Amino acid sequence: MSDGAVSHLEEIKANSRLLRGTIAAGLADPVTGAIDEDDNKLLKFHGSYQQDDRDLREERRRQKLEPAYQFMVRARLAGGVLSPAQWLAFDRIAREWASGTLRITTRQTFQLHGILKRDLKRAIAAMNAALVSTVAACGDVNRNVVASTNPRLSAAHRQAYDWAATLSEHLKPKTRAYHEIWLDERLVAGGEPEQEPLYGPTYLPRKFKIGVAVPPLNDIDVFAQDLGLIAIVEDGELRGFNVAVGGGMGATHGDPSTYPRLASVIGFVPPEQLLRTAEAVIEAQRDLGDRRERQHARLKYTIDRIGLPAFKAELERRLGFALQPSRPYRFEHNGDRYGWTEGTDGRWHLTLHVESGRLADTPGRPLLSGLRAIAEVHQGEFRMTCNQNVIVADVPAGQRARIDALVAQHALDGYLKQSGIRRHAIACVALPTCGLAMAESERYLPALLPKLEALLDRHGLLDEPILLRLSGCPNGCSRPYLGEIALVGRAVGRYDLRLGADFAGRRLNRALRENIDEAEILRELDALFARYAAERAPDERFGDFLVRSGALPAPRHAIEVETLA
Ligand code: SRM
Ligand code: SF4
Repeated sequence: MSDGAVSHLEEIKANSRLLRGTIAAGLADPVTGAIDEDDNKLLKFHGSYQQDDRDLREERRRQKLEPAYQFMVRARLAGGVLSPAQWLAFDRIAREWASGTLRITTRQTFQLHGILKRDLKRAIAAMNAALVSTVAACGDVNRNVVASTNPRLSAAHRQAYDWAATLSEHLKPKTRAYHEIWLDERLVAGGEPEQEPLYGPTYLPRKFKIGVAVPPLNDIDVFAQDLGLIAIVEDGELRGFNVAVGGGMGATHGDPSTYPRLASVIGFVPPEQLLRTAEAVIEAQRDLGDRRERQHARLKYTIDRIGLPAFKAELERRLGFALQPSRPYRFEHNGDRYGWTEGTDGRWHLTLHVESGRLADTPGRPLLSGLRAIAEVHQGEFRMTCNQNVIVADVPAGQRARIDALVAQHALDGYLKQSGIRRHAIACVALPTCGLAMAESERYLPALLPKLEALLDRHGLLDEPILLRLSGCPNGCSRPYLGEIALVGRAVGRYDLRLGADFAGRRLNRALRENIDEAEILRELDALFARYAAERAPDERFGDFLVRSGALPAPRHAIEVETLA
């Protein structure tokens, strides 16, 4: 906190000249691989984070060298859609200027890691040359809008995706700073003063996330969004959206004033009212959100502070109309459907499993090269999912055999013979790049999964679909509070074991044990798997069983989705 009433970051934003700061000068400074600390905060609004390789920290400190500074860049890809040409551009940028790997994120876009300061501008410019921006992929603004995948399954899916893309574009910041710094657009001088009509000069108090789900699939975890939109499709027609507000996962260990919260359903809007409704939710958060304590600045805390009915009334006052009553909907699951599916237009879509979303070439598993080979022949689109997987979408029937051959050749066909838990596992990035990681996550998953599979096999549960989510800290980037089983990092090798979410993203889990090591985690799970195998009702999911059987402690907060009548 600063001496003033607002946090220091609010001052940085206010003084940034609409996100310019001194980023351009910092990039040009050859003396250090880093940029100024305040600029680093602004850089996020441009889609990039300064990081350092934490594996090398100690050794470099001993050698009296500055940390191994490097930059992460996140693309803004609404709905996770990109063309084969764009895929090839990212593949090239990753190999030329980044760590040689691509990472599909839990918000269905690409992240590249390990870019040096001297290469940052050309890497971002190369993405833009492929018509993909990184603007507002991070920062206190509306981020990448996510959408249920496979929009081509029906015309209504397609419309829902189109709305996600429209929202993403409409809610982008208007400053030209991005174009000046990364694309060499001339400084705006002498003309009309620049404006941020929606955000104002200090943008939002905190990050803001929107997602569009098309039931029965909740693959985006719509209730984890600040603004979740549930497409209502009746008789094959998109009628509008149920509006859910105040979702968010982030929490801090030992601070009960922070917590994960599921978005509350407050009404329904027809398509023509959607943009204005999204704007009004953002405006309300802009004006009412906590700008003193960033810990409490997300929309979920604004809503809990003033109360859900009062927030809805505030929203309707700004809109000048009342939301309609929410309409019935039903979610079945929040995982991905692997393998081939056929759309209503006769085109085909192949969902491939990518462990932790990491596309790399490792011995016997040339995943990056495999997707490149597919991109070289594929004529449709790629769609990334919020479960960190990829869909080779829009394939004509005659092209399927060729894609299948490339999939088999590059060991991308793992999904055909995987256990249920492996198919439903997500892990956040964590070490070595994430500055907030307390424990391993992505790098731990490959070691943990065989141990869990051995236990499940022993109890005859190997094919049972179970949602597993790993996070290296309580910020919750893998949405761990929605895992039937979740590990949330506390320290190296130690995690909170959380259990009991449902299979469709409508109920949060709760901690069974805190700060335990792997041996204890496996012991706890072994006992619970044994009970599940012996006592479950037909078709009962693991999370539901744990709740019904009373195996879990009472929750400390509301854990089910609330609907305002
Ligand atoms: Fe996240 C911060 C990675 C999805 C909640 N997240 C970070 C940072 C940038 C660490 C930092 O601030 O220094 C991580 C960079 C790690 C690295 O080395 O790349 C990071 N978050 C990720 C990604 C890459 C995880 C992944 O493995 O895929 C996801 C990128 C999404 C994207 O493409 O935009 C990612 N982060 C999420 C999600 C999931 C979602 O949105 O569906 C959440 C939970 C939902 C939510 O926002 O509440 C999430 N990330 C956070 C938080 C906690 C925010 C809070 O309200 O407390 C932080 C920390 C912060 O903002 O201070 C954070
Ligand atoms: Fe980093 Fe924590 Fe997010 Fe994992 S959950 S990527 S450790 S901030």
